Order: sequence, then structure tokens, then C-alpha cells
Amino acid sequence: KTYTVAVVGATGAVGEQMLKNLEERSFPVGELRPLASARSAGKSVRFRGEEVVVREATPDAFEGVDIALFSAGGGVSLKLAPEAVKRGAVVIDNTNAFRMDPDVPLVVPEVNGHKVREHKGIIANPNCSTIQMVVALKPIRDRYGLERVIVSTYQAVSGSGWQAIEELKRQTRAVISGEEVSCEVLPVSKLSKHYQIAFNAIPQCDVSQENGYTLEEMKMVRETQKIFEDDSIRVSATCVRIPVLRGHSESVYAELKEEADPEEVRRILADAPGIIVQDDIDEQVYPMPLTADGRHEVFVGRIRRDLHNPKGLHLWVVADNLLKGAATNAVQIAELLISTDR
Ligand code: A2P
Ligand code: 11C
Repeated sequence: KTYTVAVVGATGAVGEQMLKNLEERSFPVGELRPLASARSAGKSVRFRGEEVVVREATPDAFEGVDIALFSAGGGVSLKLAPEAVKRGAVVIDNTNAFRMDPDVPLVVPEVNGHKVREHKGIIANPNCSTIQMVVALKPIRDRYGLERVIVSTYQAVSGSGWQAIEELKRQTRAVISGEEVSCEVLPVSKLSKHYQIAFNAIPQCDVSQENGYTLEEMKMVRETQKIFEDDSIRVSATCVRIPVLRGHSESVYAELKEEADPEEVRRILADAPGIIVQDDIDEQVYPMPLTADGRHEVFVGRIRRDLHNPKGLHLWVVADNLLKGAATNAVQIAELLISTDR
């Protein structure tokens, strides 16, 4: 059996990786329908060695579509995901539009893959920073219980899309050649103030919320609780953009219900699906964004017990934000979805 698969945002940074994932994981695509804004209609994308023409994402473009992967921003999803569902498609949405909707499962296959079956037309892909954190915490929570998480992130510019990738490259060249640096995209393109990201760090990855946190930080709180189905887990986050192209890193501090031996934690994580442990500080072995670039797994290192609290555990968690943080997770959800068809 094959499926007609639409990719909404096919010309974007995540959309490109979705096409690549569908191809590399041999997803049974009968027809691929790449969709984007009217600006891209008529352009083409490459899929399985062929050029496929991009169409404008309109309600009618979903006629006959079985599975629609959305990654074109929350506004596009809010408008078009219901249209796709109306026409019989199952939507896997990579935006923030429906994640907290009680009717929409929020799925990370390694953590709560069974939730896929509960969908009513839309399945949400969590935020990239949340995905890699919960993949690393799941085996630890299963073994020791989890009370609380304090996380600081070091996020790549590709989380903000193509324009941010271009901005970091452009600014880096300008600084090195002594030219004037222009700032148009980061931290949040739709806000009026923009700051240089080259040779800098910006402690804001999304718009602010009423409580003094950013939306990115609050996503990590709410999505973690929803995925673990446990609102008692106390999560606090500080999300920072750094001048890295690809790969989000996180310093995760977990307060467990029971004391954990770091050696045992390493073994548990190494045996867990989707995780690679790289942890030997004496040999200078630890994950970095460049280690994770192009890889589908979540990398964990620097596993240490808190010096002052035997139930406190430090982890350094790195993943490719465009892959496990977005496209890979979405395609894994699609794989789970069709596995019940066979
Ligand atoms: P387009 O290339 O036509 O603008 P990124 O996150 O890398 O910036 O990519 C965003 C993706 O979302 C692109 O594929 C972009 O298409 C798509 N997109 C943006 N606005 C719309 C829209 N109104 N309708 C459909 N797709 C859109
Ligand atoms: C970032 N996490 O790195 C964001 C990108 O809610 O899916 C993804 C935003 C989202 O800026």
C-alpha cells in the first residue's frame, strides 16, 4: 500500500528535511505533494531523484491526500490543517497551533507512541527543545521517578528557519570583513527590535509571555507535562539562541524521586531507543552540536550527580533540531500511523 503525502512548507528548512526523511526511511509515498506559499508555486523540490513541482497550499490542494506533514508556521496550520482533515487526511503538525488541544495527541514515538492511535485527525509534533529533553528523561523517569527539571538551552539559529540561517552567515562574514552588520530576523522576526546573533548569545527564542518567560520556555513546561501525562512535574526553562547553525544543546538538571548512580544512568540511557551516550570527560568525550548534525538520535553526556543533592542529576543533551527535533519525529509518527494499516 502507498500513500499520498503532502508536505506543507516543503521549501522551508524543516520541510526540506521532511522530504529527505521520507526518502531515506523509504516511507511508502505513492504521490508526493509539496506545498508552500504562493511565492513558491511553480518552483520544484527534489524527491527520489525527480523534480516535483511545488503547489500553493490551498484547501483544495489536500484533495486525495492521506497524510499531511505541516511545517509552515502556526497560522498556516490553524487555517489549513482543519481543511486537510475535512478532506480525509491525517495531519502531523510541527507547529505550536494544536499541541495543547486535549483532542490532539502530542507524540514522541520513543516516549508515548501509543498516543498516535487516539488522534481525531491531527497529531502534534512537539517543539524541538522539548523532544530531545523528553527522549533523554523518559528512561530516567521510568527508573527513578521525576520531580522537577531545570533546563537551560543553547539553540541553533535553524530553529528560526532559513532566514535566520542566512542572517548568521551574513553577519559572520560582515564582522570578519569589518563591514556593517545588519540585524533583521533574530530573536523573533515579527518583533520590532532585532539583535546581532554572530559572536553573541540572545536569551530570547520566542515572544514573551505574561509571566516573564518566553513562549519557547513555556512550551518546554507544558509540553513536557502533557507528554509524560503528569502535571506535577515542575519544569523551569531558560532558552538561549547561540550562533550555531544546526543542533540544539541543553543543560538539564533533573531532580529525581530516588537517588541515581551515574554509571547506572549511562547504562539505562545507552539501552534506550533513540539515544546515544557519549560520556567520558577524562577522554574529552561528550556531545556537541557538530556531533549531532545530520543524525537522527538524541545524544547525552556529562552525566553527573549534584554535589549537594543525591537525587539531583546533571545531563548535557544534544540533538539535530531539524531532524529529531522536527522532521524525523514527524516521519516517525507517520510510520507509527501506517503501521496499524498493515
Ligand atoms: P515559501 O518558501 O513559499 O515562503 P522556514 O521556516 O525555513 O522559513 O520555512 C517556512 C516554510 O513555510 C516555507 O516553505 C514557506 O514557503 C512556508 N510558508 C510560509 N508562509 C506560508 C503560507 N502562507 N502558506 C503556505 N506556506 C507558507
Ligand atoms: C526554535 N524551537 O528553535 C524553536 C523552533 O514551536 O515548533 C520550533 C518552534 C516550534 O526557535
